[in-house]
Amino acid sequence: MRKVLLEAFHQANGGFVSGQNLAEIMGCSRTAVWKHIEELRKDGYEIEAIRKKGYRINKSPGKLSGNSILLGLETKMMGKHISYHESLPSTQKIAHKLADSGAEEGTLVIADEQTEGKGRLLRTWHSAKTGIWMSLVLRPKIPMHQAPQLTLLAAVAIVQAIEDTTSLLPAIKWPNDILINGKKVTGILTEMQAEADRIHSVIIGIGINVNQGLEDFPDEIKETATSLSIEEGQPISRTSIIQSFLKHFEILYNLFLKEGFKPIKLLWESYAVSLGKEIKASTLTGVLYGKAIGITEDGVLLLKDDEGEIHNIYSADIEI
Ligand code: BT5
Repeated sequence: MRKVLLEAFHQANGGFVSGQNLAEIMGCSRTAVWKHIEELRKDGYEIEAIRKKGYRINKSPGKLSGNSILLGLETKMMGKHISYHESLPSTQKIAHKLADSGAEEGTLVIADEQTEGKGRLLRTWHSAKTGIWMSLVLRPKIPMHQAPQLTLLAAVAIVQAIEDTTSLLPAIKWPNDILINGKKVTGILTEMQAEADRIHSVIIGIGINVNQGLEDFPDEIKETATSLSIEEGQPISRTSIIQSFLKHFEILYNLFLKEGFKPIKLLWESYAVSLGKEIKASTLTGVLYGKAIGITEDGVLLLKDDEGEIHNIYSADIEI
């Protein structure tokens, strides 16, 4: 019912919707409409009510909620089902469970706080309140080796969302970091459920530091991490970033499914910081030094060492 109500406000484009109209759309009495409006107010919506004109939403809550994301969301599929939680060990776990039980593509799990947020290789991801911690369920019909390309695709969508909502200029460090002024603001963790060569689902986990202050980061990442609000000098709406991310992600994802990785690669390269630079790549089998000369059509990083030998890097931590 709430969804219908919020959709009606969305259709009105910030204008008034009469109580009578809402009652018709929702198929209930005007008193019932008023009760639903009161519920939205409790959730932090500022709703103006004027006699003979009806209701208008003046402000969506700064607090995260599935409803505030749905209101104004411009996608067909991404984020249309939202599972929101105040606190979770990790959004990845819930997303995997939902994927197992047949959740639709585009289902989004979000938590205000994670108590066991994880990075790659079981590393810790610090997920205090005021950041964005989310996992997106995808069901792409692609061969398994293409799944890591979705990490790069997600990185492009996040950069575009940050550019849309702030004046900042983020850059991507292969494969899964987004940096602002050289510090990490976002990490991406792509996990897959597959059998033989068939992908059941891909879960894209995204952590974005949004409104944390420096004091919110533990000592071990104080030098290397930053948040959007630290860099911008003012609080940033998490809802706007999520909505913008989902919009960009959907466009890029559809392009990817239709035309492959090539168009995404071009965009990715335009935001990459590591290309053309001397880097250190720590892989599971050892450390390599050399110049990052590009990425392949598959999204694999190419490193040229001092002897001129070119190495394909599938997974690593990169230091520039
Ligand atoms: C990542 O791993 O960067 C992937 C992070 C993915 C987090 C999301 S949040 C939603 C979803 N649910 C989860 O449980 N996870 C995903 P990696 O490249 O391995 O980087 C991890 C390293 O980044 C850590 O070892 C720290 O050095 C650093 N780090 C941890 N928390 C950070 C933070 N909040 N901001 C910046 N750096 C951080």
